[in-house]
Amino acid sequence: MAILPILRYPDPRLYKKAEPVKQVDDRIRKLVSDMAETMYAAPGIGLAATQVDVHERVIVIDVSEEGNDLLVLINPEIIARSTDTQVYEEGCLSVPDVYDEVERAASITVRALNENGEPFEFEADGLLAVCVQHEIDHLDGKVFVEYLSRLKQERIRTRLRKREKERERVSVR
Ligand code: K1U
Ligand code: ZN
Repeated sequence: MAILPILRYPDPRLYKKAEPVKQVDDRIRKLVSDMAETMYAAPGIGLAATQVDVHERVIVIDVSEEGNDLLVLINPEIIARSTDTQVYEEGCLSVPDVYDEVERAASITVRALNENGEPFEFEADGLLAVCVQHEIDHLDGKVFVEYLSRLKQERIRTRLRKREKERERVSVR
């Protein structure tokens, strides 16, 4: 297992659309294992392969209190969504220290492959529905801040670029 570096907004690689996984093999299982370790170490409740600069449709999620209920979604699709919505204050491991409200479908039905390449479906609401929609957005090259106003996005980009420059300055000293 390995902890992988997480891309930070506004890195242009976060805007790439991920390709479907052609075959669920040991390479994909190793990616899943590394992504799970990276998510738990961060710590976070979800991670999309895009965030670790792998542009294939793989997601890991664990919204359990104890952090012991890993959900692996390969080639996930939302096959139904409710018209009613919920607003949740989201965070993102690629946008450190930024939390803001996003409105999304309150409940969804998801189809995906598991780590053995077997198809399965489930319904999600609450935090799980928020997290699945947030992670699928990553696979489509979308970061949650894009739901915020242009002014907020500009402020976040400026703050994170400044912080990145400071990190680079400190690391070369
Ligand atoms: O995709 C990501 O960047 C992960 C993100 C998932 C997410 C959180 C909240 C709403 C929607 C999607 C995170 O995990 S941010 C960190 C976080 O929420 C958290 C961290 C530690 C404990 C509990 C939550
Ligand atoms: Zn995120």
